[in-house]
Amino acid sequence: MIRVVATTPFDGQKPGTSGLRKKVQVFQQPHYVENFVQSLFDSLKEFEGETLVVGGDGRYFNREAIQTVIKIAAAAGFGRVLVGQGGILSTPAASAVIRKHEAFGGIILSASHNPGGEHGDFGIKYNIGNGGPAPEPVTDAIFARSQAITQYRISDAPDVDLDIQGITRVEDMVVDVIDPVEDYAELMGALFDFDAIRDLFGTGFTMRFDAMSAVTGPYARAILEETLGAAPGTVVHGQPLPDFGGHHPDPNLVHAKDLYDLLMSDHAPDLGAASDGDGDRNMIVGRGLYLTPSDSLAIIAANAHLAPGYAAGIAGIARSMPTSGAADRVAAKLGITCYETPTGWKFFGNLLDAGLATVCGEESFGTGSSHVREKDGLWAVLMWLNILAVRRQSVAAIVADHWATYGRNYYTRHDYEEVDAGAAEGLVADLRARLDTLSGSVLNGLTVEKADDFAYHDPVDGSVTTKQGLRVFFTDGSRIVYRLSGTGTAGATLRVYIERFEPDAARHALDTQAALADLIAIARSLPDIEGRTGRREPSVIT
Ligand code: VG1
Ligand code: CO
Repeated sequence: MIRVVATTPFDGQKPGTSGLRKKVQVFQQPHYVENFVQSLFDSLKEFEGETLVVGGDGRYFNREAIQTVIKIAAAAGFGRVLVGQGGILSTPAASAVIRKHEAFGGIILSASHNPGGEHGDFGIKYNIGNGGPAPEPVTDAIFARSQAITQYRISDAPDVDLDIQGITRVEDMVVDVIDPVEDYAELMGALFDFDAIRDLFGTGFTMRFDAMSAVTGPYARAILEETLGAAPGTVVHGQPLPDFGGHHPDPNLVHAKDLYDLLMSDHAPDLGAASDGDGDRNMIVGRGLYLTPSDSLAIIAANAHLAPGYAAGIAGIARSMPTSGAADRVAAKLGITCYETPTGWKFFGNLLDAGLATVCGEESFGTGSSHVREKDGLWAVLMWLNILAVRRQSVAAIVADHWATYGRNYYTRHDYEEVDAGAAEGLVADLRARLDTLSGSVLNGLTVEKADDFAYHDPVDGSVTTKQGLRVFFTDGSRIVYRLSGTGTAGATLRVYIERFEPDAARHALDTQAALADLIAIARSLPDIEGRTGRREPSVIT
């Protein structure tokens, strides 16, 4: 039976860079999930009888939220829900399932790289029929609806058994519990030369994949170990845990330090890789060499033709604005366009749908392509394996060769996490107000060429998105970017992105922080980060 429940709006059900993210306790409030999901469905049209894909990264509260989504979907009139067994679907797998089954859309339960567990974060994200994150007009409509909601409709059917594959019904709606890995693994097999990668492992090539006790474990085991012949034990922390083992499922130099340390040690495997909570991020580490995501994007773009799925070449590259300009140099050489978008994968959707871009990336450990409409951690790892299998060189040799050809973009991101929100907003507002006065000024010996607040003009639908990051460019081609995070759940996080291009191959082996020291000093003093936030040092450096 379908019940109609009276409710009142909650403040702040506004999706950020990637969905609605809050503390678990916020989501656990009575009616909170129901309100948001009903607001979502209320803002969509013509989904009667259509298919909805549902799955999450396995974090605490995943199963409870999925049951609620299923019961509200049944009451709203969806014809079918495809849900990953155990409530599991990585973000890229959900995107693949939506596309393959031509679903109306999908709901992904995840707070991605944010910590999980009872006291951690939870999140709900809606993806549209192309498999990608809902664009801003959709998320704006959901938020507007959430502020006016007076009731929701929900089935009172018993919970669906998420652990058994197969079909059941909730009201008139079919619920199909599917293998979360199968469709995704099949897609990967169609893109990459699995035989060549199998041969590579056959030569004794070794790797470690750290799934960080998050969603990619089952995917990585099935593909790397069971299909491609990587040695058992290649995948570590392969069991998804509700609290990610108490760790932060964020593959970077701080939270995947064990992996980094292993790759820098004298018993390093040939390749190290890690993925985040929901499987859309990747970190790539070679023996003795850490690779920035921006460099990884550029090298993938330059070598993508070595993988069968991209043998015809790539149509274009897209990168988020704060991502380094390394990919632009590859695009120039290939004679294709490199698009520059605001932070967040949703801005790539139109470019991918229109066939303008094939490969996309963000400096925040996100890389992907037109195969789905999300960034895809395991895809990036398989792309690297395919490149290594064809070139039969070490990661370090491939990277050195790339820099020798294109020059090196030294790049670092400094995050100041959980600072006082008012202080962070004041810092940005004040710097924004001073941008026009900066050009021509000399800071720490470097001359400012220009400064602006990044605005994006979408070439496909003509929409304009403003205030996407403050940029300070110097006459030597260096750049500093400031923006506030849209994914945090406590206080504000200030992100500072610092970059310098170095064409001289004799200067390609410097320590990144040392190579950027003068810019880092400017980046701190220009908006007086310490004075305004009380922080002398960033909390995370990547
Ligand atoms: C961060 C990253 C951004 C990424 C987003 C979602 O956003 O900077 O590049 O798209 O997380 O990634 P923000 O607003 O905090 O800087 V995921 O893997 O958390 O969905
Ligand atoms: Co993620």
